Amino acid sequence: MPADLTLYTNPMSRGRIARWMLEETGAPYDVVLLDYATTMKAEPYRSINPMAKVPAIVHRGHVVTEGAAICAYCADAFPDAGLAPTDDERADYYRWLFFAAGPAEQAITNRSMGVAPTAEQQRMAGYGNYDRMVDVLERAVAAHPYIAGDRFTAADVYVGAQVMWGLQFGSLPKRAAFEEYAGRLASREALVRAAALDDAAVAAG
Ligand SMILES: N[C@@H](CCC(=O)N[C@@H](CS)C(=O)NCC(=O)O)C(=O)O
Repeated sequence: MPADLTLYTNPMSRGRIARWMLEETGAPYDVVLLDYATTMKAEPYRSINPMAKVPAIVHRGHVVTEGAAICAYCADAFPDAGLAPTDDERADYYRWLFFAAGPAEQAITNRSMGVAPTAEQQRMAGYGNYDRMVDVLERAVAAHPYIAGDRFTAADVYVGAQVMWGLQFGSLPKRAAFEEYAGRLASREALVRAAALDDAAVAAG
């Protein structure tokens, strides 16, 4: 029987975050691999995500796009996996999930494109400036073993992916707090499985 959960992705994309999250849930899912130039830009995918970007999931007819939203949605949709926050974890869970998807992502993207807001522009830019964002993110990952407390939650999939990619591609500085946080996440079985599946898809062309 086909799973009522489908991941639309490209193995060399933010879709790797969604794959990691799906592996964390343990739920069965189907995968549709999309090519950047062709299938991602055309129907039927365009009707699923008019942004023509990956990742997207469709669960029981509901479309979820945006890597961070996919993490939060799956944590709620598959509660047995224990990845949604407790009452005590909820504040940090949402705070840093949104911080990573908003200010951190914008700061990293702008910096990689050579865009540096002036002091005046920093009041309007949600991240202020890159250095301030990095210092705040560093304090957040150093505050507890995981981003929302003492245990792993879905927010760690998204924040962790941002930190691991930042270290790998040099878009975040190699500070001890980032490396220790990334080190705690790197051995998660779901991440290892997800990476192997995506790497195999890349190798298969
Ligand atoms: N805000 C989206 C960004 C998605 C995104 O930009 N995905 C890239 C791959 S990493 C993409 O699909 N690019 C294809 C294109 O824009 O043509 C998210 O966080 O999921």
